[in-house]
Amino acid sequence: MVERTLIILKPDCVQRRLVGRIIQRFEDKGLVLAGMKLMRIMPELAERHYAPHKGKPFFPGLIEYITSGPVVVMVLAGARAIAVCRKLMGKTFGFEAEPGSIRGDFGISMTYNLVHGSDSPESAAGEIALYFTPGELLDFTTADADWLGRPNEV
Ligand code: IDP
Ligand code: MG
Repeated sequence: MVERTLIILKPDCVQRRLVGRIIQRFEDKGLVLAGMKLMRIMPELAERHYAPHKGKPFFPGLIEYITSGPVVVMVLAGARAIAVCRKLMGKTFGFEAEPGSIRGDFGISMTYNLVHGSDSPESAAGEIALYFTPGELLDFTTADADWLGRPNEV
């Protein structure tokens, strides 16, 4: 079941020059880039992205954080990509995230947690559409695809 998910390397990830190491983790797992850009998220886009959190006490700080500097936005593709990426990311708060996960290995904060990943097929579809036009996404097969899993394995 190939899925696509939206991943954002948040401003702390870029500022701390962890971009290469974090992308490496997703690639190591077998996920493939379908699209990628460096951009600055403007407040209006940030509020649309995080609309489900509007009204929560941390919402203003979250908007300030995600708009505070450049981010790297990516679409990653692969089998069960949404759940696999969430697992690679670890729990939301760095101090709770398991060692071995991105958040568990690189952070300790509640807000500054390095990476965003879609949490469901519905949110993935909506979030991908917020950041990419269909023409900016590529659908291709890598040479090692057969060794990463059978397409219809049960
Ligand atoms: P997620 O990123 O693991 O999906 P969400 O609950 O969707 O977590 O929260 C979105 C983002 O808001 C988190 O990644 C984190 O940056 C921030 N955040 C969530 N809860 C808190 C909080 O209680 N205090 C401060 N920041 C928070
Ligand atoms: Mg979330």
